[in-house]
Amino acid sequence: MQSASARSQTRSSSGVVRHLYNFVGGASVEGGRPFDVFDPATGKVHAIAYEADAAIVDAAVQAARHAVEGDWGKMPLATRRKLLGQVADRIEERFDEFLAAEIADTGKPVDLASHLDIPRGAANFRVFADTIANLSTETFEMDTPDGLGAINYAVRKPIGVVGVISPWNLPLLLMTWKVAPALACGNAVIVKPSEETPSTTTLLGEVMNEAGIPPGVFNVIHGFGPGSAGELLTTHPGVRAITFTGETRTGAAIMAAAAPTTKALSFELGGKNAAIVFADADFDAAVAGLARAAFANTGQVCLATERIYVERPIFERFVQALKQRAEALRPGLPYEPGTTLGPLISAEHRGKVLEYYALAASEGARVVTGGGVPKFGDERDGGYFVEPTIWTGLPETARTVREEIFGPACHITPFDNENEVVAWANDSPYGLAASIWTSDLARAHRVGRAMDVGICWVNCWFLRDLRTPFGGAKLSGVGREGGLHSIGFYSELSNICIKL
Ligand code: NAD
Ligand code: 6OD
Repeated sequence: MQSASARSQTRSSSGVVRHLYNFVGGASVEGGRPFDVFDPATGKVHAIAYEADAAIVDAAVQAARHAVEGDWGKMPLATRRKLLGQVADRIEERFDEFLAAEIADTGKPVDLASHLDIPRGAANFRVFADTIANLSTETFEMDTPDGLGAINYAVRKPIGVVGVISPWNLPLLLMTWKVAPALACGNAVIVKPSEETPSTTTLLGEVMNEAGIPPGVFNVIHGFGPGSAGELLTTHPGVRAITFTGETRTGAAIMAAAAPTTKALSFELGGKNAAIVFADADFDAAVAGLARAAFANTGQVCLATERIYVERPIFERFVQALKQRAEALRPGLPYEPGTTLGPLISAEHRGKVLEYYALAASEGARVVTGGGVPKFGDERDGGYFVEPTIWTGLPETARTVREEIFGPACHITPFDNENEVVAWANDSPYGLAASIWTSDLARAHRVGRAMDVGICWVNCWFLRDLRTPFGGAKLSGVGREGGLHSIGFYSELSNICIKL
């Protein structure tokens, strides 16, 4: 394998196709089958990534193991925290490059990426560098027959080599959300970003070197899932844990692949999230909040609301107000002034979303707005845009109301009482997130607790405190991350028992 760092410097802003290499032991390496990476706003190729083969994945595992067993694993905590802080600093210093890379891969509006994706990339490193500094440990004193007693205390050690498999919807945010705590705990990581969005992860490799993170602590392998880099990572005996964000059925495949080597697993999976709007809610706040929850990032957020239940007295007014919001969205190129709606990630994903648009119509939905593809008459017609879409009139049994669509679409149902709507909201195989909109505090507590989900927001959506538990119930996940929950997953606890 040769260093390819010089060739990886080409930038797409000038129209040049970038080459995205695997990153192993602190260096870009040549090798692997090239594959195209598309700009979803135009459908044009903007980068070529190289699919890691078994030799590259194995080299990444050896480099990572060497790092954990060497300097990184033994480094004083204060030094490790300082280096993680420097990673955050470098992301901020190279903000515009991260922004351009994320936008090239996803086509998302510049306003969204600059307020959400890139700042959270830096914040994830800062938060977990702080979290690791403020830990206590459990201690138990015990009696012994000789009356002198013993004391137990638990110490945290790195698990070792951690595989991070991330999706395409919020690439930098979701990848660093797992990399930062894994590194804070002294592990080394091998990241397999989505094949659709490899750019910001590749750029982070450069930043790791600039920040002084030792070689081998952060490695990147590109490629696909089954029969490719993803499967090679999940089956490798040298990888001790897999942290994964993506579709539920992919989680099931990873669980099976990881079973023979008994890896620790943490999964953040799909959702079909409900919102409940009571008649006493602040109407304008609910409409604005749910317009964001349904359409932000073109609905490609695992926490997005695809089912809205509205108390009957305000149902028609709510439907009309949300329709106005949907119709005010402006699809367009990411840097075009006024763009508020980006494309879907790929032609394939647009095909899937449009199948749901057709299904909803065939299931008898009333299409309040949308349901099609916008026409521009320019290069945007090569992109993967769809219209934001609202339906009403479907029964709870309709597939459109039960299956995750992952696009800018929601169904609105009227309800008449609290028990009925709580039962509907919970009648889902998923249990990721919910939101409740009400001015009645007692009801907020009561209904919030009754929701079968990992997170329930009241009068807000996607308001994140990174110290809180995050994850999904039912088919939406396995385990929790966030704050101390992340530290728990990324550490091996070892109990010391001292006879006094
Ligand atoms: P995906 O499951 O198709 O892919 C995610 C990652 O897994 C990619 O890197 C992919 O290459 C890899 N992969 C696929 N098959 C694999 C296999 N057999 N072995 C190893 N790796 C494999 O998901 P996606 O389409 O990228 O993302 C959208 C999905 O992710 C939606 O279902 C969404 O709800 C979910 N998601 C959940 C959360 C959450 O926090 N719960 C967050 C974001 C996205
Ligand atoms: O905010 C986060 O930490 C997080 N994991 C968000 C997930 C969003 C899903 O698309």
